[in-house]
Amino acid sequence: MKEANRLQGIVIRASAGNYTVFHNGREVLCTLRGNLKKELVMTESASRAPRVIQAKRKRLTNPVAVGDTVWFHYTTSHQGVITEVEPRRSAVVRFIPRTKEVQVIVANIDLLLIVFSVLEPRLDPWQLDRFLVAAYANGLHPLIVVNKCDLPIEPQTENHLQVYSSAGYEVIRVSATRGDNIDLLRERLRGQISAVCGPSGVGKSSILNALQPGLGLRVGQVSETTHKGRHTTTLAQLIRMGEDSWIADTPGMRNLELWAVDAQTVWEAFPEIRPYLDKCYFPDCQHDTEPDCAVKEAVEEGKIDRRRYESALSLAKESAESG
Ligand SMILES: Nc1nc2c(ncn2[C@@H]2O[C@H](COP(=O)(O)OP(=O)(O)O)[C@@H](O)[C@H]2O)c(=O)[nH]1
Ligand SMILES: [Mg+2]
Ligand SMILES: [Zn+2]
Repeated sequence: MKEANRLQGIVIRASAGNYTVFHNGREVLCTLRGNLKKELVMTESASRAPRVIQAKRKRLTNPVAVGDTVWFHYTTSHQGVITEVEPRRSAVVRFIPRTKEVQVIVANIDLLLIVFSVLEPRLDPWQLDRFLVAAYANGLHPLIVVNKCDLPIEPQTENHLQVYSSAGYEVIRVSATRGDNIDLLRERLRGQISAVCGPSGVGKSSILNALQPGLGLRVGQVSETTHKGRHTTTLAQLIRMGEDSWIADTPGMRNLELWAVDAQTVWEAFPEIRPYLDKCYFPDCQHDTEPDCAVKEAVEEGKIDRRRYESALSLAKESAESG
């Protein structure tokens, strides 16, 4: 049954049964219609859920998450009730060991900004690969943002960046403090919901401040953990960037976890390795010690960067052990 005055909006904050829905330039404080919760949990395990959820069939704690497109209607001039949730395009989830539940941190992210800096701290390609695999496993399009390009780039780092570009990744070099390429980045984010991740100190907050002057995020703050000591457990919120861009501020997502990612998914996550995966002699080749491995041959021929191969092998082994 469709309600007459229903409107569509996007959930920008969520806490303890209260949802802030953004609609037509306004924030509407909403609750969930009574039995919506049960219905949603069932839909989630049925079809649109990312493979990580399907694989383990964990229970979802939050049926409506930040980033969801919802239908609601007003109950007062500034309050409303959510009656329906649109299917998700993507979901970043985390597993809560204690309750064995899966929590959606943020839904419908189009773009994952993976921020590193050339120096202070120096770009760590192994850590970057880990983020890229997590992005792939969560169904997010990665955008590698290399910050602090006002500082000198070492040849080794330059080489790493070339490898990522050749592999097909989108790489944008910026300087938050000097402003290099900030307009380009802002343009790239237009019309999308983006999330930001990356190690601490690389300039994530600085980049967001540069993108949106007046945002006033604190720079040089290491502690980005969940807002302890407050009653609200803020998993995430969407920050509006201009007309139709949203940035997800997700304290719990600074280090994406690789739980429930299987070895095959790890290998597939490497775009330059993907074409060789079904060309090995053994169908179940682990691309390690097996003979006639198309992946290793491509490495020997210089078609796949050796460090990237070693990175994939090590992450695949790690996931095989944890899975
Ligand atoms: N040289 C340089 N330093 C930067 C740049 N962006 C940020 N920083 C500095 O890097 C440090 C960490 O920045 P912050 O934005 O807090 O990083 P976050 O931990 O990733 O949020 C601060 O001292 C910033 O002033 C940049 O483009 N160039
Ligand atoms: Mg910060
Ligand atoms: Zn192989």
